[in-house]
Amino acid sequence: NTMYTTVDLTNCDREPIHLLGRIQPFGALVAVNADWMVAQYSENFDAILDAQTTIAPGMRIADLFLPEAVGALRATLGQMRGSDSVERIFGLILTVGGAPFDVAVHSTGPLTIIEIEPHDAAGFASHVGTLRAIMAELETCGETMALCREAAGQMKRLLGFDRVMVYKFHEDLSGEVVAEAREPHLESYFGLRYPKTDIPAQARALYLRNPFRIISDVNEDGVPILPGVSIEGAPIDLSLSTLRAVSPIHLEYLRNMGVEASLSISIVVRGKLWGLFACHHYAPRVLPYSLRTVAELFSQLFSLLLDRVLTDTGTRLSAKGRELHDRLMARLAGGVPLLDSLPTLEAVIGDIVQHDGSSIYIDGVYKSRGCGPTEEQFMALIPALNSASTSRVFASNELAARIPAAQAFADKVVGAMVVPVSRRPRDYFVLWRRELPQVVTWAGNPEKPVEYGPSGSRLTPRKSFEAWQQSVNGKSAEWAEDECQIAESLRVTLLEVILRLTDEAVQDRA
Ligand code: BLA
Repeated sequence: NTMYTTVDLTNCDREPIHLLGRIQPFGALVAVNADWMVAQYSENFDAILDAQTTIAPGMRIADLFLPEAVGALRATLGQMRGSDSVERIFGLILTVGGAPFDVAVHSTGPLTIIEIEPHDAAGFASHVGTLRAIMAELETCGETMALCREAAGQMKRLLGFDRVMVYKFHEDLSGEVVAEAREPHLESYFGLRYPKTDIPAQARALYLRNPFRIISDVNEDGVPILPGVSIEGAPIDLSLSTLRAVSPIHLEYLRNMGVEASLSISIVVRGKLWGLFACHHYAPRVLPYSLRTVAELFSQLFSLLLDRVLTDTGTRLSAKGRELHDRLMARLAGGVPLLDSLPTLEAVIGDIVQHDGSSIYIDGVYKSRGCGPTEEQFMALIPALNSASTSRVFASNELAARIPAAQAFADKVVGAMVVPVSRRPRDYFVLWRRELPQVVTWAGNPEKPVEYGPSGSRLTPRKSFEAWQQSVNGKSAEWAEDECQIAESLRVTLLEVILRLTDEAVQDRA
């Protein structure tokens, strides 16, 4: 397979996973041109359609399908507005006396791609029916992780996969299993971290466009599309195909994990790939298109609920910020110079943002409480702090990585949230945090996501997913996004206080 000679970890991101020219065998594909003549089709087309006809390039689609079926396909295509939409028709009879099919239709460039798979008579209505009950349960979850846990459980019940995980992307695009529902005999993946290379960039981009994929059997190579390239020489773009066969590297990865079928659905919050539902099954598994559609709908509803929970958290925070503002203004209104207000400041913000010390530096005077640096050590930071491009809050859980002078007091504190409280000269209020040695448990060594085969050049994803512990030193606990927001509103309040004090001073003089 030439794939392996052209793909390595550095160009993993460039494997054209939408142009592999193969589909999975549980359905069949035909691509027609603007005149509804066959341009390309999957090798298994005749076998899946099970009709008298034999498909061939250039054939009119009307010679394959019943006029009613062609009419339905044309009507569906006519309704499609967004170029990225994939329309579905369930239970369509395509040939005289033939079985009903579930059909997906979408356009790519000049081609219309029609994908067919056997219809599941049992189910659409009953699947949709279960959604209401599921949503009622999810609605009661007011907190992100509770919502994820509940959703994993519900998804497992809906689909019957052996394991359903909610996989959340971190800022660095590594991922973590933040919720899991699994068969009792399986080991848990909860809390495990996976490096960003496990899901390369083009795959993440594609999952934003096309939120759903199923891999029904990891031991299937897939069915080729004929001819491999169009008459104009272009490979067929399967980005939005529901049957697309996936990257052989990824199939190998899943086999290494012991998984035989997988399904994943994107969790998209405000246009961003927040995470995935990742489902594993330990035997091959085909899900009817109707059930896949319900699962997709479920995840869209979940994404909306998640967005709402995240927004509520944001609203609660701004309320806290306002409260902080009012309390500070009340306490500082007494005319106490800001420099002498460190205990007040610390008492007010200390309720909300955990810290091990605080310092204030105003008009060249430095005061510190708790385990912050000495005046001399702090002064050494000033040039770097003053060079910051904005006067907004600056937070780091490893200050010395940004400002080497901070190394001098790394035995005391390593993390800092720096709140600039005036512009020129810059004055600062700082919260400090001690080192917090941490252990991150990766599923396998994150520095070795691939292994080389005997020939040296053949690259394979890692075979071991054994828990691999990485200890992280020299860092404090992370400053959470919420905490930075609180500090930012504190900054605005302090600016206001300082301006007022300056005003009063000017009036006193007048
Ligand atoms: C795709 N990798 C994926 C997908 C997942 C993961 C969920 C989406 C496809 C799917 O539905 O299975 C990774 N799966 C995980 C992780 C867990 C899981 C982290 O269940 C955790 C529990 N993969 C590698 C390396 C490469 C690689 C080294 O490890 C490249 C050299 C590639 N992964 C890779 C590619 C895809 C992928 C190319 C896209 C597959 C496709 O959609 O065609």
